[in-house]
Amino acid sequence: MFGIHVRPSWWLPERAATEEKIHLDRRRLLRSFGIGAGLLLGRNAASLAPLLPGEGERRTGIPRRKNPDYRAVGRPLTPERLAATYNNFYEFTTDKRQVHMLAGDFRVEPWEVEFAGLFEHEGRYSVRDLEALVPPEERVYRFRCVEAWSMVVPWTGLPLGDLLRRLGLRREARFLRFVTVSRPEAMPGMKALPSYPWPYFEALRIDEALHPLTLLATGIYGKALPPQNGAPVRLVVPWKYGLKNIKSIVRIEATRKRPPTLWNRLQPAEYSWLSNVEPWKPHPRWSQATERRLDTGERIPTLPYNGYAAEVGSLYRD
Ligand SMILES: Nc1nc2c(c(=O)[nH]1)N[C@H]1C(S)=C(S)[C@@H](COP(=O)(O)O)O[C@H]1N2
Ligand SMILES: [Mo]
Repeated sequence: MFGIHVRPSWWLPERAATEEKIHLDRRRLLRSFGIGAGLLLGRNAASLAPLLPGEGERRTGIPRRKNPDYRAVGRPLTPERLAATYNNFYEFTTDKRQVHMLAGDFRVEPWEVEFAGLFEHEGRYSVRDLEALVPPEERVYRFRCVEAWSMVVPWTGLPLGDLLRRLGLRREARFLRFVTVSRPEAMPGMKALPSYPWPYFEALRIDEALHPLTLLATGIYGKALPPQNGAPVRLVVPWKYGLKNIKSIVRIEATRKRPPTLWNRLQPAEYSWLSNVEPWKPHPRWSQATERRLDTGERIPTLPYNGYAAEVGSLYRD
């Protein structure tokens, strides 16, 4: 329907911020196909050059207008390598430093996200369809895990509210439910934790889903999401704990009734349904007043709503 099968016009050379090693790996890959970087960089939507193997998934998430309203968070960007090698993605493993190795070959193309329930335009959409409906943009956000580590990363994503409106979200919708892909043969953590109610599921209130800060992310550091960060599409809600930021989404359902969420169902005393970053509310087993910066290891105070209180505080007045 909306498929765009050539390099989109917003495609740009990788940013200076690209880590040198990753950049070199990419150059080596291109050279092995006999294609110089110069040629590739010169290609645009009009040139219709055939795709390189492996290039398909790189096209998404390499957009993008850098939205200047969401850049200054008072802390430097966390190095790309850290964000890519220290991950929570229990479907692969609970060992944060191993996720990227186990997820490295995870196949994310083809991929469809099914929009179901209270939408005018229910249906299955490829990630490229979604990016054609709402142009992705880059935003720098703080990210705070409930385990009290934190980072600052540039996401590429679609403002979710704009997408919901394009898909004709119905007025009766009060919640949005999200579901992760289930592929136990490729996700060893699913079998290692058989008592978990897989697949991973999350939910937002509709006012949270429509909030301008909420993103459906397809990229990070100016590139398509790597599998360990939730490729090809994941939720980013910066004022909530990381566990709400569900990865590798295959289904989004608009509902009247409040859907359950995985961590709240597993341990309601430890993880609230809303899971907002509220540093004054300790987790039963640790304080949430401070967090550990992934880049420096320094402990710093955790800000109310992770620094987004001015934007979202009014959602939680009562
Ligand atoms: N499907 C799925 N999504 C998930 C998780 C998971 O285990 N499975 N972990 C969550 C948690 S606890 C965190 S902190 C973030 C981590 O995102 P990152 O690895 O990109 O930093 O993903 C969240 N989304
Ligand atoms: Mo987390």
